[in-house]
Order: sequence, then C-alpha cells, then structure tokens
Amino acid sequence: MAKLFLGLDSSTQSLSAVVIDLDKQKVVYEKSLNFDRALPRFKTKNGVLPDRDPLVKHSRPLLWAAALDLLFAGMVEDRVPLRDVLAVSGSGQQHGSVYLNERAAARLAKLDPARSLEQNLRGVFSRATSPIWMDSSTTKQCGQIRKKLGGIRAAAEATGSDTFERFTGPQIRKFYQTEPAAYQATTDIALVSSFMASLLAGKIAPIDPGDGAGMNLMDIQTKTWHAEALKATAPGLARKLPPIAASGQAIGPVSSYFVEKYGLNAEALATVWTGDNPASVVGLGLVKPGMVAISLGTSDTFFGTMAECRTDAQGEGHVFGSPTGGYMTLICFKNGSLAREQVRETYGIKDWKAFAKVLATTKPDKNGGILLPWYEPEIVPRVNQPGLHRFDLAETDAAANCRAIFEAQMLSMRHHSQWMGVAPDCIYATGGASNDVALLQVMANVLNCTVRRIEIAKSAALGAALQAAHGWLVAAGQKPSWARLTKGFSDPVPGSEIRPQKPVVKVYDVLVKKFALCERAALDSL
Ligand code: XUL
Repeated sequence: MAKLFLGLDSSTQSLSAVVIDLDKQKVVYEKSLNFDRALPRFKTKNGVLPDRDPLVKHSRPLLWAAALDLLFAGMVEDRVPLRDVLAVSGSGQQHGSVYLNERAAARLAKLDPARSLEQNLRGVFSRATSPIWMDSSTTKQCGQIRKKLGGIRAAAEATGSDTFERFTGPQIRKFYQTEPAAYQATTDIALVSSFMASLLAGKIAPIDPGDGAGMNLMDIQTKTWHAEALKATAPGLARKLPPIAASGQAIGPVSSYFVEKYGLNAEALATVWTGDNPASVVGLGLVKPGMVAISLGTSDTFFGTMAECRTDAQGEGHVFGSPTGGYMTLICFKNGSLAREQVRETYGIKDWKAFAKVLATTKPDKNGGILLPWYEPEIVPRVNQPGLHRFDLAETDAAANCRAIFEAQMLSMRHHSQWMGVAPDCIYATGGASNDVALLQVMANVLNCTVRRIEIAKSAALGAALQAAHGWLVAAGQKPSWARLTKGFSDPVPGSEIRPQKPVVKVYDVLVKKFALCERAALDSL
C-alpha cells in the first residue's frame, strides 16, 4: 500500500488539495477549486462578500465547508485512492475567524453523510460571516489593545506583532463591541485553519502556534494564550478559544462523515492545521534556521525561519511559530507586482524582456535615484496615504525609473529585514515575478546573497501534506527529520542560481543608507 498524505489549503479565493506519496517523494495529485466559479450561489468576488464599507472584507464559513465537500467529491471522481491516505492536514488564509454557538460541538461529532456539510452546519454559527485578512476596519480596536499592552514594542514582544487591523484579536474586539449579544452567544472561536480541521476531525480542533501568532492573542515566547492580551480584547475570551497544539499533531481519526461518504480510510488521522504562510515555509523546504524566501506576487513577502524569537521593535514585521519548531518571520509589502507593472506601463514598455533591456542601459550608482512606489497604502512601512515619492530621479527618465523600482523594492526588503538579524547563505525566490532574471540579479546584489528559484505553485498545500506526514510519523512514535522529509519536493530549479556581483554589492551598501533617509523624509512629509 502506498503511503499517501493529503494536504489542503483553504485560501482567500480557492481550496486546494495536494496528495504526496512519501516513499516515492512525489506529488501524485493536485487540484484547486475556485470559490467564485464553483460556488456562485455564495456571491463572492475573488472569495470576498460585497460590502458597502470598502474597509470591511468578509467571507462565509459555509462556503469553505461546501468547497470541502466539492473537493472530496472531485477526488473520488478523479479516482484518488483515498483509502491509502494515512493522514490529512491543512493550512488556511491567516487571521480570518469563525464564530460558533453552543450547538456546534455536538453537530460536529455527528456529521450525517446523507446530508452535505452545509446542511449539517446550518444553525451552528453565532455570526454568519467571517472577517478575513483583507479587512482593515479595526484601526480603533488596534489602538485600544495596543495601548493596554503598553505600545507598539510591548505588543510585538508579547504577541509577536504589533496590533494589525487584519489580526484576529482586534477583529474579535470589534465583534464584541458592535454585536455584544452575538459575541455572548459564541461558545467557540476558530481560525479558518482550525475551523476546517474541526470538520475533518469531527470536533473543535486546536489552533497551532503558526496561525495562533496571527491573532495578537498568543504569548509568542511560551506559545500559550496571553492572559493580558485576552483581557485587553474582550471579556470571557479564554473560554471561547481552543487549546494551542503543534501543527500536524494528531487530533484523532478522521470524522466518519468522510469515511462513509468519500471512502477515506477510517484510520486516517485528522491533524492540527496551520496558516498558509507557515505551511509555505515547509512547502518551500525552509526547514533550517536562517533559510529565507522571497515571494514575488501581488504583494511581495520576505519570510524565513529563526531558532530564537526576535521581534521587531518598530512593529512592522511579524513573528509566527514555525511548523518545523522555532519561529518564522514574515514581512509583507503590499506594493509588489502591481507597482512593477505600473512603472512598466507608465513608460510604455511592452513586456518584461523589453523592461530588462531598458534596465541594462543604466548602471547601479551609489548616488542613484530613489523611488518610493506607494501606489497603494503600504504595510511596510505603514503608509495610509498612497503616492509616489522620487528623490534625485526625473519622472521623464524611463530607464532610471525602471532601475529605481526594482532597486527600491529590494532596498526596502534589505532595510526592513535588518531587525531579523538573519544573514542567509541563499535566498529562495518564488512567485510569479521570480521568472525575471534581471529582477533576481538586483535582488542578489542588493541583499548580497546567492538567489535560487523554486517553482512550486501550491507551496502551502504541499507544506500541509508534508505536515500530515510528519504528524503521522510522530504519532507512530518516530522522530522524523524535516530536512529528510522535505527533500526532493522543493528543490531549486537546476541552473537557476544567481550570484551577487561584488563591486555592485558595494554600491548598494552605500545606496541603502540613502534609501533609508529618503524613506524617512517621505514618511515625515505625510
Ligand atoms: C499574512 C497575511 C496573508 C494571508 C493570505 O499575514 O495576511 O498572507 O495569510 O492568505
């Protein structure tokens, strides 16, 4: 019998499955289901419900449950040998929360396979919708909690991050303040990850330290609920939160619902899920402290693993628990691909190949121009008033602006990741724009580090499948090595290595200082 493990990723726009064969070290199945297209009756756009307030971004837990049924039905149709699956784990979009009432636990324990999950779960929610990570309507609550915890630095030291609008604690506080009766009727609060794990396990599932750290409620040092943070958020909160347990830890056998309805093995383990970013750390094979990845997507993220917990006194970056033990950091820059595209389009450059040619007509310069590309409000640094800022850079100079956008994004990563104190041997680049060799060369030079490209489309679901395997091996009394487990699944693209060019590195050692001064000046001018 093959040793198969199933990883699921419940993200903003889709639910994905990856099945791995552990002995063959291979992905044997992958599939994604887009919420808007597969379940139009929930009326989401890009996975989000319409709302009159542009700051409010909610989705529906029943949509995620309905998607789980559809995905399992699809796996049966595709003849995935679900009987050979030994454990299931997963990851969810971070920060989003699900509110359950007193009927939930009993209903989860007796999911009826003759009905859909959606039908089984009707009436178990104390709030029909779930605020998700894109929501930014809780600035007031962030301020209140931050104040009670003693300011930015204290909040970051206590919970791993300053208070952020999308984080679960401020969202819970808003719910308590605006809908006190519904808050009162809430018996259990779940994250997207722990809600989905609860369906698989047929009982309220724990939250793991990876996703738990995205709540402003967990003590980042001890990985237990932080009493002061809970008190600062809402009354009676401790009773509504599940225990914290390691991601991948066995919860018990999967609910008989999935055995009877879809033929999952009755002995397959349901395990604790994590957040999509922590799962991606595993999926990309960042299993040793000091390993760093940069994902170049809609937003650019810089993340890596560290052995010890070091938090950001400026409150810009986040520290989460890593599924591999220890910690991971995450810095999220909102102006990623979109900003690069805006510059390209502004100067009428037709594609990235042409862009690279224009870029090559200029040279890195230690007194070079600086562009701060805040087309959208920025997360790092915090900027609420979007706008472009240019220093020693003529708007009409297309080539200089092409150089400046790539450099600014990489200089910003270098400048804002200094607090991590990580000097990586190699940076793993992933995401759409990581195909761009010109951009990766700037990355290697600015960050003075070799860059290798990893091409994995579903890194979170793959990480979840590997997490399921790890949890199953631990439950069987073994001590699996993460390095051995992930080997072969996430190897860099052969020949993709790009080395820093030493003379250019020296130029950027100077330019990064100018960048920091310009950024300060721009922030002060707002
Ligand atoms: C991380 C974050 C996003 C979501 C996306 O802090 O908000 O990356 O996890 O699903």
